[in-house]
Amino acid sequence: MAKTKKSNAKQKGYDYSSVDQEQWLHMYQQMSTIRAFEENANELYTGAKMPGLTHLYIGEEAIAVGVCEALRQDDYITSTHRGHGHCLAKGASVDRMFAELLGKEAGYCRGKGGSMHIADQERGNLGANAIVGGSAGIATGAAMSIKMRGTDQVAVCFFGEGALGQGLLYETMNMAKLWNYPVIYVCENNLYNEYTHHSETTAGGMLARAQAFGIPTVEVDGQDIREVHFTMKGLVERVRAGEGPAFLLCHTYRYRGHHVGDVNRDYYRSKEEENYWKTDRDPLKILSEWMIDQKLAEAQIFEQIEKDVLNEVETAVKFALDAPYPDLTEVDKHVYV
Ligand SMILES: Cc1ncc(C[n+]2csc(CCOP(=O)(O)OP(=O)(O)O)c2C)c(N)n1
Repeated sequence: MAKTKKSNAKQKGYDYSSVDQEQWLHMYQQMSTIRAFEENANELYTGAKMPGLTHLYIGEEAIAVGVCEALRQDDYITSTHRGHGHCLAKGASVDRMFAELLGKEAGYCRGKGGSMHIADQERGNLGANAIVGGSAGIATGAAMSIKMRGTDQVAVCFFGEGALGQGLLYETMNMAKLWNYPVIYVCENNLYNEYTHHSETTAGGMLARAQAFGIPTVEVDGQDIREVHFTMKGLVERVRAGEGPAFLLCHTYRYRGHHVGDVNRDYYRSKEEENYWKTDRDPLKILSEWMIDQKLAEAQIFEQIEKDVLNEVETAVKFALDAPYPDLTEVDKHVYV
């Protein structure tokens, strides 16, 4: 059964007091919003209300939120086919996200991007894309533009460990290090590339790839938002100060299938493995249990947050279902033809 080491955040000597109760609760709320969003996206798909398909991020929430909470609004992110969590963590609103999933005019790309192509330029989200490794080209290009414009922004490139087999990542890491670009490569290792364990697709060490270019690397427990967030804060500080690119490897797990249609998974991973991650390694549980233990919050606060989140998400689904489609005359606008 595939497991990874539990967090050793305490031993790493993080000063958790630099994040206050309100900020931790905000991070819990963001993770909870992503989870509720994804549950509802799944229902829209299974209820045949959503065109296409979607890749759920449930289980991986601590990475998107821990990373994006260390960024400013004008910092950039680039995302993947599993991108809803990244968009929401960077500040997108649930109603416009659902509208995009349903192809409605109120969506972030006027309904023309769908689940895998949501961009939100106002908040620095340069977009999700379905090309494995494609985010590396976009993020590194954004970092090049930051450098040329002389601002102190940072670009973050989210990608799955499947992209470690893509040449573009190596071309861009090489450039980023040579030319000292402000970019952080965030690898989300959820163990599987579609239906294949990474050990069957990825030779050698994951960190060794960035290290070969002289890029500093850090490895964290991606289920523990405290560890993700504090590590990311440190990296952002260094990159913003002009120290060049960095690489963050986060160990995580997707609770659901590769996409919403991947329901029978027994042939590539066991129920026992899935249950272990859901019960022992859940990012929402890890944060709430720690806060209760530290007397930073009582259990009812989390129940209330979840209730509020569910209300917001249900209202957003209704908004998106009732929203109009773009006018037919728009069919060739905002797209390459
Ligand atoms: C260049 C390219 N090759 C293959 C695919 C088909 N494909 C879609 S997702 C995926 C696996 C991606 O695995 P990973 O990068 O680890 O991300 P995860 O799905 O685990 O989040 C593959 C091979 C693709 N979209 N793009």
